[in-house]
Amino acid sequence: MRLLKTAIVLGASSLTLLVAACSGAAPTSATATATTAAAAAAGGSASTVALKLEDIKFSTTALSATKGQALTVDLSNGGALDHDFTIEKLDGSATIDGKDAKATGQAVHAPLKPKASGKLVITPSTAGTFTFFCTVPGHREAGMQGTLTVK
Ligand SMILES: [Cu+2]
Repeated sequence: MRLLKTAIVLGASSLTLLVAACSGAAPTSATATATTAAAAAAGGSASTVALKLEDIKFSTTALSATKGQALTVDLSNGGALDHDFTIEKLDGSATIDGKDAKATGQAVHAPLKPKASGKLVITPSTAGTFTFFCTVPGHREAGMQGTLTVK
């Protein structure tokens, strides 16, 4: 009986820890959402574009951005194949769903499985014309590429 009581107490305290861990995580994501909303409200210059990755093309082949300003690209893979959105060389920052989107030898690399989607945020720091393409073998050659113009 005493052992059972101990088990109940232990169970209760680990439940408390679990609840504490959950409630600890909640304010962080609430803050992130608020910051994003505030930035959008304050900036007024941030732009968003939807870009679908299809078999085998991008729904839009011309994107434009402004130097020093964030361009949000709502990526979605509407095809049956894996695709990605890649730019080899681009000064600035890029994140996919809040995580760094840089990869070895690539300034932007956002891979998407079929039916997956992701929020790509590119903030270029220099003006110019940059090619975006899909690195899956054969896709770029088949026409899966476009141009990002930064002014
Ligand atoms: Cu592809």
